[in-house]
Amino acid sequence: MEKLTTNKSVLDWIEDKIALVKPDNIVWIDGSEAQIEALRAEGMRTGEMIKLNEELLPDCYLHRTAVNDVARVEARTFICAPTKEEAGPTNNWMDPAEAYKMLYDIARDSYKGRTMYIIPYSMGPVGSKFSKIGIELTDSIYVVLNMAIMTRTGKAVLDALGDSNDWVRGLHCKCQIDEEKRYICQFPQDNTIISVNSGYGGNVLLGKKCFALRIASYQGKQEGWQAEHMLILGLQRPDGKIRYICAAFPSACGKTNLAMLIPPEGYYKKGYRVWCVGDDISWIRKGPDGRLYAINPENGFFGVAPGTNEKSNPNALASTRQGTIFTNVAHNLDNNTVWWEGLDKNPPENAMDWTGKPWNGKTSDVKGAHPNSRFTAPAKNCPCISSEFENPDGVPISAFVFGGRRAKLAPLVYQSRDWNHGVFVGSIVASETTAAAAGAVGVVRRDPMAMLPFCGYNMGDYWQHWIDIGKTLDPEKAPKMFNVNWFRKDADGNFLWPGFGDNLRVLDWIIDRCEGTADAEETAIGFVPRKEDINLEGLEGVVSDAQLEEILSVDNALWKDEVAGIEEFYAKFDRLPPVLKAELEDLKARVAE
Ligand code: GTP
Ligand code: SPV
Ligand code: MN
Repeated sequence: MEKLTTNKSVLDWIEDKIALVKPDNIVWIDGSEAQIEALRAEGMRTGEMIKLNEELLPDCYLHRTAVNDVARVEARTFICAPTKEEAGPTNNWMDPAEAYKMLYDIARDSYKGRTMYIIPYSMGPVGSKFSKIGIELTDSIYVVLNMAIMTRTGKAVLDALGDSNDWVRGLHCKCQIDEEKRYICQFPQDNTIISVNSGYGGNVLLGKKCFALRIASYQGKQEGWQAEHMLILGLQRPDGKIRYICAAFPSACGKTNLAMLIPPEGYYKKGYRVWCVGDDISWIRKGPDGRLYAINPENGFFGVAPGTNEKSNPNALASTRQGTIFTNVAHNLDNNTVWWEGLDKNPPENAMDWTGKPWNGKTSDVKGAHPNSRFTAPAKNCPCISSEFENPDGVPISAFVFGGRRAKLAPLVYQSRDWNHGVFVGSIVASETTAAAAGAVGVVRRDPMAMLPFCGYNMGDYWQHWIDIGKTLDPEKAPKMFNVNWFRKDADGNFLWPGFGDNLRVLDWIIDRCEGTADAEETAIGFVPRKEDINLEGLEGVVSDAQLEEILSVDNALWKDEVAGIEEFYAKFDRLPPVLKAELEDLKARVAE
């Protein structure tokens, strides 16, 4: 097949990898619909893809991963910086030379009998000053089809690259999906990613977490911008103005849901709307007017399926009705569609579970869909996609919001006193673990800025980068910083806050605070709304005044324990910014009052 570029750095690198993995065939992904259609057909032939009901779900496919390969593997993910110190205390580290040797030994000859797909892709609109280019080599049709949804792929990307050497190298080898030899390795200094023995999303769609967060966070540190695990939404209020919010929550903690929120009825009627710019990743840099601007580098949504339904997130559901790949959900054999827990109250009886075994949703006591089953849907399908989605200059950010799953402690919302205090608030995010990563679920751990698994360098330096960005901003123009918690529970384990669409009530207060039009009470941890500042209209019988008071309460005694936990966490960092140490001392003094 004809090569799609004459770029020497690209051709040399590919030659080298061909010699290593020895594919039978080589296919350049050109970005044409005809080629994608042919690959879908090929995927059906090999059994990788199951075509779903063309009438009900046009151009949609089901894929099942190996049962040992259903989530990101943080324990097997490495930052291969020259020194362990550069990777920092929160990342696994491997010496680059050792890592290359080990990975090349695993990858050697692994494409024999297989095809090498060469995927040129752009993170961000092709040609935007925010955007970056990558090339992923893969032996998986599933990866090609997903990348074609999640990124901008094809010849146009190589044309935009021209002769440049500024692109991220990505090698993915399925090998035998051996979990003992599974490694996801980032080499930030070399702009290189190597992923072996997996076929699951975050491990193998190399443009996403590996590039757009781990490599890009490092690039951002060098070049003066930021790559964050943040959704971007535009909140339109009755005055017609749209203000943009970036929010960082850990994996499976509500980014996709918040990004596509539908306002409660009363708000909707008044003219409130939420427009989705992105649901997972933000690339952020200062604009000519001194404000921070963000783009979403992705082109689709790789969303959590379970819990997505007509009520919780109709926009996400609508996004999956066409051109979507479903991974590890249940297969309804009666009408050749898909099902997952929380879709509706009518599970199929004649079905296959996510592992491909016969499954009766009415009688079975095992789940039909894996808790981390996902949909890969084109962003353009989303009914509330922002008109700014393709804007190469991004959108101006009014607020940064951090959050996590905390059954206790963190109030529904609070605002930081200033930028540095906001960085502190982001740095102390803690959240219960979810099914998005292999390992125990429901264990509270620190996940600073929701970047614990995704920061490509020393987290201490990353915090310093946040502080340094703040120094360049006029405080009047800097985004205000907040923390939210949709997941507070009562003594019986019930959520105290209805969440989903009703989170708009909190966003409304956040924007009011940014505009200086809402009140708050100053507490030890920051500014918290008084109960009359959150509008409960329409929530009668759902959230009582007493409940609202409870979820807005700040218990200094509990926060004293939290301070001890933060001290323990911070103690791991040789490179803790003095500013954060001072913020911690300040919090300690305030909760002791
Ligand atoms: P990643 O794609 O892994 O980064 O996840 P995400 O942050 O986009 O999370 P997502 O929006 O997919 O939500 C994950 C889970 O949290 C789903 O099961 C949702 O139903 C649930 N969830 C989302 N928002 C809320 C909320 O406001 N309240 C409650 N109780 N649950 C929520
Ligand atoms: C996450 O885990 O934060 C995801 C899914 O968004 S994955 O692409 O697998 O990382
Ligand atoms: Mn994510």
